Amino acid sequence: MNLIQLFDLSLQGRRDHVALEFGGSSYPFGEIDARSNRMAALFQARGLRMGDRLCVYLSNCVELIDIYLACLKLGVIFVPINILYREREILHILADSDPKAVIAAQPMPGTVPLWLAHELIPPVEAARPSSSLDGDSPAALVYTSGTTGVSKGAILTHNNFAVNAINLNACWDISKSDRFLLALPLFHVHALGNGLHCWLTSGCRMRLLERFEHQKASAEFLDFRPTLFFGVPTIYVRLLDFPPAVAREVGGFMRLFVSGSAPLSPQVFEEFHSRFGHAILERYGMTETLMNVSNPYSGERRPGTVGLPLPGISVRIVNGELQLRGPNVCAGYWRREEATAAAFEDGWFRTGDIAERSEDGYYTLLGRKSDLIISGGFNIYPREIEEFLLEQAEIAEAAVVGVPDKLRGEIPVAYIVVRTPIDAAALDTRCREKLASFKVPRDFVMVEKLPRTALGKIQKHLLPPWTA
Ligand code: MCA
Ligand code: AMP
Repeated sequence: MNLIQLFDLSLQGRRDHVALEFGGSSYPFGEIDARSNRMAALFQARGLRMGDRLCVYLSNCVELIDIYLACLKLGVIFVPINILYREREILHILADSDPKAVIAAQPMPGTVPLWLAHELIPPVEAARPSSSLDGDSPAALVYTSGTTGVSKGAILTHNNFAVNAINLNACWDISKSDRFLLALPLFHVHALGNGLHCWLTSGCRMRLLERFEHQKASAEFLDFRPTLFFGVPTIYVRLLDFPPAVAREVGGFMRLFVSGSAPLSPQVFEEFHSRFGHAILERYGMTETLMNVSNPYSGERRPGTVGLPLPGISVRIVNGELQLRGPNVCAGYWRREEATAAAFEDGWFRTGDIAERSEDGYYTLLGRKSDLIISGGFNIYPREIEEFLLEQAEIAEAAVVGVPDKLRGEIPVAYIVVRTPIDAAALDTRCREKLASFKVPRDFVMVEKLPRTALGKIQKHLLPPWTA
């Protein structure tokens, strides 16, 4: 079965029920279906065919959903680009995925044909395109760095997404009676794989926000009165700022809060529990595998752990590394045979996460084999920032590390050896022009030299501690 056939439980079966609220308007499932048929007709008229890639650089909006569903209906491979990415990050994805076109709200760098979102005017009516797609067809390429530094497209199939959504709906008891508030960006798998797919397979009502804004969060909760919410730890730290009476009221109508993408500290878990009266359900996933391990809905949600393997997913630990196997694991990396081969060991996917298992089967993530930094749920590869810093004529050496941050979990800090003088403000400006905002080092620490091994490898753990 392909995803559209699965979504028909809602698109066809619940045609007249409200599916989506966005920007003050609401849309029944039948209209979501019809809108994407029309978008698919427009894409066909513009020459998109099965197997073509379509890059999309948009913040959350109804059109983004239309575009994704139109791609699924045509067998076009959807390639979302993080809206915070700047030129060099965007150019890499455009070159690597080799798309027919890129859809954006504003002019884009590069030579790929640009379709401006506001100029996409679909026909007034269109039938659903016929398709013979099966579950192994690729649905999306989602760019991620895996355990190495280069950003690669994980090939996620219809089956990967279907299995993930069916698992989460069953294990988290998501049903058509839920009211789901989604504030995460649809360009990552947390909102795309979990959010959008759980919505369309369960037939619940979803209110989508353009983005999470902590100043408006309590008003949004009180107005929509959701039962279900997915967040990254930074969002839960923000929700702790709700006045106590609001937190209690929200806790009263909410059914389930889920956290993932980065570690949720046991302190935040406890504080949230005392204010909202809910134990946040923490789970663990990856772009390449969607969701792997989750605390139970009924049963103990153990703080500091990510819980038990989801149905159909096998987990083993080899030399400390968590490896897994199951129908959720992606079909490999787009046009990168070597990286794909390196990601597996005897058919098991190597996550690069270091983990331990308790006697009763709960997994705890202890860290990563690579020096990945996760800030506010966004991944940062130090090497990418170091390479950019080394391109600056004034810089001789650079090392970027993550330092703990109460709100974002971690933030990047750069240690620099200069060739000729340059100040931190100038470096900050240059980084802001070229890198996504979350990758810009919070501080640039000038040092005489970087600690290195006899072989010249930088020893980041020996850098002087950073203080704010
Ligand atoms: C953040 N910013 C944004 C957005 N989010 N700008 C535009 N659109 C967005 N969606 C920018 C802000 O402009 C600001 O930039 C900076 O980020 C911090 O914003 P602030 O308002 O202070 O937000 P916050 O309260 O700190 O919250 C940030 C956030 C954001 C909303 C939690 O970090 C976020 O959306 N994180 C979720 C990422 C995600 O979905 N990850 C899943 C990856 P400036 O600094 O320039 O002012 S998938 C994954 O990891 C796996 C598979 C998994 O397990 O899920
Ligand atoms: P990504 O590359 O964006 O797919 O991020 C995947 C990585 O996020 C995983 O390999 C983990 O290191 C991390 N991650 C996801 N969920 C959790 C969690 N609940 N706790 C700690 N780390 C997590």
